[in-house]
Amino acid sequence: MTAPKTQQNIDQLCINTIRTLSLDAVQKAESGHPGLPLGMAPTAYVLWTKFMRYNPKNPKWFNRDRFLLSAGHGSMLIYALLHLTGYDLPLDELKRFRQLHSQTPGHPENFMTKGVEITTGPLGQGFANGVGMAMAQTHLAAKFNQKGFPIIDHHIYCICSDGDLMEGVSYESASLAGHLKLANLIYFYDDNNITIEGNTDLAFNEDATKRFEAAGWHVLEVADGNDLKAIENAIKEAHKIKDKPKLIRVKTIIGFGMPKQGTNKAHSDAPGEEAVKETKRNLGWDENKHFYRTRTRPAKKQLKKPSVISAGTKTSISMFQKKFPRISAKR
Ligand SMILES: Cc1ncc(C[n+]2csc(CCOP(=O)(O)OP(=O)(O)O)c2C)c(N)n1
Ligand SMILES: [Mg+2]
Repeated sequence: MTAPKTQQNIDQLCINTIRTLSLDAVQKAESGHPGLPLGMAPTAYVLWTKFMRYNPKNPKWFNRDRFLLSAGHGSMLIYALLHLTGYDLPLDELKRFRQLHSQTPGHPENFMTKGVEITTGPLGQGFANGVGMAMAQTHLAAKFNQKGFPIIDHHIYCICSDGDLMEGVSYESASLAGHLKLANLIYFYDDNNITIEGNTDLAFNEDATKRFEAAGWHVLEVADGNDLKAIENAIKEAHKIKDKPKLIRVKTIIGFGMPKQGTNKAHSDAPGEEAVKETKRNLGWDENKHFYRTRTRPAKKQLKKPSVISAGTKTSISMFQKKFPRISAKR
C-alpha cells in the first residue's frame, strides 16, 4: 500500500479504506451491495471530511448536517464512514454486517445505529424524507434565527441513485422542494447508468438534468466521480446558490475496482474471495489484509477532524439564550 506522504496519498488511502471495509463486510456476510460504496466513496469522503458538520460524540447535536443514504442498499458506505469518523460503531459490528441484532442491518435503520438519520431501503423514500427535513429546518430557521445568530443553518445532504429517481415519490417531493426553494438541500445523484437489471437504457433514459431544472433545482455535474477537486468544487458551488435546492450529478463507475465494475453484476452480492483479492490489487491494496483500517496519523486526523465543529455552536446557543430569552422560550 502506498505510504501516505502527500495529501493525495492520504486521500486515496482513506477512500480505499472505505471501499475495502465495504467489500470485506459484504464478502463476510455473503450478501449485500458493494457497487454503490465503491463508486461513491470519493464523493462521500470529500463531503464528510471537508463540508459536513457533525459530532460523533454527540450524534444528536441539533444543528448537525443530516446525511441521508436514500439508496439504502449501499448501507456499507454509511457504516464505514460512521466507523472511521469516530461514531460508536466498532469494527466488530462491521464484521457482523447483515446479522440478526447487529448494528449494521442490510439497509440502514435509524433506531439501530447511532448516526443513521433515517431508515432507507425502499427507493425514493430517503429522497422525500430529506425534503421534509429541509422544510422543517427552513421553518425553524425562520422562527428562531436572529441577525448574527444563525443557530439553525444546517444542510440536508443525500445520496440518491437511478432507482431513487425512477420512483414517483422522488418526483413529487422534488417538485415541492423546487417550489419552496429549499436551498438547504444538496443531493448527490450516483449517476452510474446501472441498475439491478442492467444498463439504464433498458428502462430509464430521461434527461434528469432537464427534469430537475424544470422543477426549480440547480443542477451541477461532476464528470468523474474519482476527481476529488471536481467534487469539492461542485459542493462549494452548490453552497453559493442560496435560492434553490441543488442536485449534483456525479458520474461514477459502479463497483469501482471490481473485476465486474461498470456492470449490473457489481450492484449486489458477495463477489467471491478471488474477486475481492483482485479488487484489492486493482486498488493498490494488500490482498491479504481484511477489514484493514489505516492507523497512520495523518489519515486518522483527516477522518476525525469534523468532531471539533459543534463545540463553537454550543457556545452560540447559550449566548443566544441569554440575548433572546423570549424567543428561546418559544415552542
Ligand atoms: C421501491 C423499491 N423498489 C425496488 C427496490 C429493489 N431495488 C434495490 S436496488 C434497486 C435498483 C438499483 O439501481 P440503482 O438505484 O441505480 O442502484 P445501483 O445499482 O446503481 O447501486 C432496486 C430496484 C427497492 N429497494 N425499492
Ligand atoms: Mg445506478
